This record gives sequence, structure tokens and C-alpha cells, in this order.
Amino acid sequence: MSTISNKEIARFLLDAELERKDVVRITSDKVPNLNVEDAYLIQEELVKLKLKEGHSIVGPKMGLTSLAKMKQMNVEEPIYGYIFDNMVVPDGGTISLSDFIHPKVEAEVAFILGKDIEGPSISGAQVLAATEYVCPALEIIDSRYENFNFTLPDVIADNASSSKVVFGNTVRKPEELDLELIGTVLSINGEIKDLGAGAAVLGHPANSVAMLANMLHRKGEKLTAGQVILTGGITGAVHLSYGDYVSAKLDGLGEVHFSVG
Ligand code: 0L1
Ligand code: MG
Repeated sequence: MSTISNKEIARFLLDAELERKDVVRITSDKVPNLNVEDAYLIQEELVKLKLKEGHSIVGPKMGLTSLAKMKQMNVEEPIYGYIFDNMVVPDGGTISLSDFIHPKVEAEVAFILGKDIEGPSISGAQVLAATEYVCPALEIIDSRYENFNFTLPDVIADNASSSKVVFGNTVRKPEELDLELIGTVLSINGEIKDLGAGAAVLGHPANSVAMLANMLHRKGEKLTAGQVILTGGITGAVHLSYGDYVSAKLDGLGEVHFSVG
């Protein structure tokens, strides 16, 4: 039986994040039999610690929403984590490589909710009806685990590798765009690194929010008006290096960008 508490594991992961120090995945020694349900309990402790340190939640994020990532992890369901206010970088801003362990970037669409959404059985159409705006985003993920080497419960406990996010300044009503077809190009230093369409995210980014609402319902929680939700990578995640200029262009949503110093 494990003698280490969920709170202690959460503290261990948070310390790794704050010290920019990668650690061996928790399922290799600390909690070898960790399952998905218990991993979310550790994530909850991590969220509580961050709230206690004075940070506030901007909104939840979905991860592992592409078929490629799900196959790679051998999972049938995406995962969620939380974005906090201190993770938000202004559009056009500069991040410092020394603030990270081994950051990667991916291009996403973010949903800004106008109404609460409560599962179960929420559909993509219901999500679109409850969404005030969508905007482009670049998510910077930074697993606390050595070499991004983790199992599904490990990454859930680690707040789905959340690290930073840059939201673009263009907001549009969801009905003005066909989000399934939204073409997305991720470039670094002017070189295209990956591209995709909105359908890469569970067939339609709104499906990602619907699935999130249904997953949260299992815990008796709901999505609330005003939350900004990252729906998952349309592109793959690309490693960042010192001096990079990163840009994503999303058809109809414009450009979002940042530099790495
Ligand atoms: O946002 C994401 O899709 C990341 C989920 C966690 C998996 C990873 O770190 O690659
Ligand atoms: Mg992501």
C-alpha cells in the first residue's frame, strides 16, 4: 500500500514545476498502480495548491484530443487540466527558456463561454450555442517528467503538462466560422513546422468542449460562463529553442505569436 498522500505527490510535481527540474514519472516508483480516477484526485490537490498560492483559474484545457496523440498513448478518451492566470503570456510577448524544463508549442482554438454548460450528454451544437467567442491560441506544454516520458495517469496528475498559453487578440463569434475546417499553420522562424484543420480535434473543436463538460459532470462539476477553454492541439507539439519566433495563423482568426528569449 502506498504511504504517500495525494497532497504530497501534488507538492512534488508542483516543486518540479517551480524549480524547472524534471522528475521520474510518479508511476515508476511513488504510485505504481495509479489509475485515471486517482490521478485526477492528485490533479485536484495540485489545483488547490496553486489556488492557495494566489493563482486563479482562467479555464480548463483539453489534451490528447488528436487521434495521433490518443493512438500514441493508447487511450480512448482525452484528458483535461487547468490553465491559471499566471500562465497567460500576452500576444506578441516573450517567454524565457529558463522558465521551462523542455517546452513544446501547439496551435489551438480557445472557446470563451457566454453561458454555463453542464453535462451529461452535451453535444457540440449545444457548446456552440453557449459560446460567446472563439480565439486563436498557442499552448506551451512542459511536462514535469523526464523526456515527456509518462503514462496516462502520470500526465493527468501533472495537470496535463500545462505551462503557458498565448491567446490571440482576434475574437470571433463561433457561427462566423466553420471550425471543423479552420486551416491552421504553425511556423517557427518563418518555417512551417506543422499544419492542420479544426477537425483534427475530435472531429470539431466544439466536440472537445462537449466531452469536457460530460467528463466534468462525472465529478458533479460544470463549465461556467466566462471561462476560456483550450480545446486541444490542431497541430502537433513542436520543441522550442532559444531565439525562436513562433507564429500560428488560423483561417479567419488571424495570427497569434510570441518569441523565446
Ligand atoms: O495539451 C495537450 O495536448 C498536452 C496533453 C499532455 C500530453 C503531452 O504532454 O504531450
Ligand atoms: Mg494542448
